[in-house]
Amino acid sequence: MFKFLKDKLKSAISIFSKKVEDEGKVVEEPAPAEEKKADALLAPVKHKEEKKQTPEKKTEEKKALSPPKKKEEKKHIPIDKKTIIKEEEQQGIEEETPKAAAKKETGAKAEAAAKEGRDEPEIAVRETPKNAVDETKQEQEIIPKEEILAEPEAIVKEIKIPERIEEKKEAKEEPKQSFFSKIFKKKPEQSIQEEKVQEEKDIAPEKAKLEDKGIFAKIGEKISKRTITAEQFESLFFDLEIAMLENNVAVEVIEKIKKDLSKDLVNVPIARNQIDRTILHSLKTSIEGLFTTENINILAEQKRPYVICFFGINGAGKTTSIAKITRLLQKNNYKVVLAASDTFRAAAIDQLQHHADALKVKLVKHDYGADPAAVAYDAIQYAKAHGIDFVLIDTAGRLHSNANLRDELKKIIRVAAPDLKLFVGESISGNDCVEQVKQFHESVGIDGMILSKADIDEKGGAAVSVSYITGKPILYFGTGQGYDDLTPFSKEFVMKNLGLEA
Ligand SMILES: Nc1nc2c(ncn2[C@@H]2O[C@H](COP(=O)(O)OP(=O)(O)O)[C@@H](O)[C@H]2O)c(=O)[nH]1
Ligand SMILES: [Mg+2]
Repeated sequence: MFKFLKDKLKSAISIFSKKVEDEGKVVEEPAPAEEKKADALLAPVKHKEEKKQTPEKKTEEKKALSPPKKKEEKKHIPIDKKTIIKEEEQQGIEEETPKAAAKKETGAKAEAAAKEGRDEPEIAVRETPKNAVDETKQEQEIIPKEEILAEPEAIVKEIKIPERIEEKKEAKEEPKQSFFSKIFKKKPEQSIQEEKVQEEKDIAPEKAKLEDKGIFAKIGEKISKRTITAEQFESLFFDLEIAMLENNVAVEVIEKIKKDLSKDLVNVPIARNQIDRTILHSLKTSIEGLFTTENINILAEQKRPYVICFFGINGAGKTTSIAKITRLLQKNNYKVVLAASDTFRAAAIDQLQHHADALKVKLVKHDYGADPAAVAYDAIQYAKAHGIDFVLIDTAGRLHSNANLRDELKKIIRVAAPDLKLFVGESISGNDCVEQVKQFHESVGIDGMILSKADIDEKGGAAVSVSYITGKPILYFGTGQGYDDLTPFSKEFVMKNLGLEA
């Protein structure tokens, strides 16, 4: 099912990714606005970061994937404690809260202790939560003293970064709260929660990268990123566009997907090793967005009798779908009556009679050529008289006399006042199906759709398009010729068949 579109999308995405990598502009400088805002603050951090990374000869990809290093934290911590005093001296304490006062006092004691030759301000530790104390002690043992004394100025600024970013945007991930911020700025529960968040991001680094990143990770990625211009996007989208056109995706839908992708990709720096994932993620989100209409569950409807009218051109699968829905309703213990309102062809009445017999349901029928609205009316009266739950009305779908058909259908609707007007279209007819559904929607105002023959549709364009075009939900896919070959619509079903499952 939908195999051609699935394969074409896959190869088009890979071509697209390759082109972005080859033709995209290499981003050397921090390009995104939020990074720029923090530039002044970031400068010393950047410097320090580079210094640390170089001897370790880390690859850019590794840097991009790694969450901020524990090692960095370790280096920061002891200095934080000393320099926090300087920080407060230089910046002034914004609020003279009891907590801040305690901090100041702690800092003073720490400085005194340092002068006396003691390594660390243990007093500061004593005032912190228990778990923090353990961590401090552990880390104190690891840090060589030379490192503690290195670059005090830069580190003072480093301490500030997480706080500033946090103030600016809550949702922004903090670059691993420094140990000091854990102690002084946050409650332990908060810290734990944030660590959990980071853990999750570690587990799914690509997701984290797409959504948000720590400052250190961003810096690490910079030189390996690519951006494409709007003009480049136009030509890069070409293969994807052709893949969709060839598989009957409606033009309006392609335009929507193009717009979504361009929003996600144009002038947005993308890490080299994330290009295909980013494009895929964007395409998935865009296609999922084609199915936003609220679904209709006929099994949950309460009105009695509940009247459903089926529309669609000849051969689309109306009569077969009626038989399948009958089976579904019966399985749910509902009683059904059928109305043979396709009186245009004698064979159509016989075909429905055949299904009615096989499924053991009543068929209300008149002679060939009779008034279809009258047949529908009689079926509803029968249902009312016999306590039948559902009335399913079959209709004609000849295309050669559109005006007459339209009048005929309108009359059925007037007389039968159906609770649900379902359009049945062949999935395999692609763009024709989209055109038909538009026409029927204009004539009778449909409420939802059944897409028949999805089992033999390798393209999938209609399935992707009809809901977006009409703003109405697909209720079921016909997936074979048997009575049970009816698959309830789900976004997941479509996405899976397009190879775009989560
Ligand atoms: N493979 C397949 N064939 C179907 C499906 N639904 C209907 N058909 C076939 O399509 C043909 C036309 O169906 P029919 O119900 O008579 O269409 P109608 O003219 O709209 O009533 C029949 O041969 C059906 O067996 C489906 O979901 N899958
Ligand atoms: Mg029929």
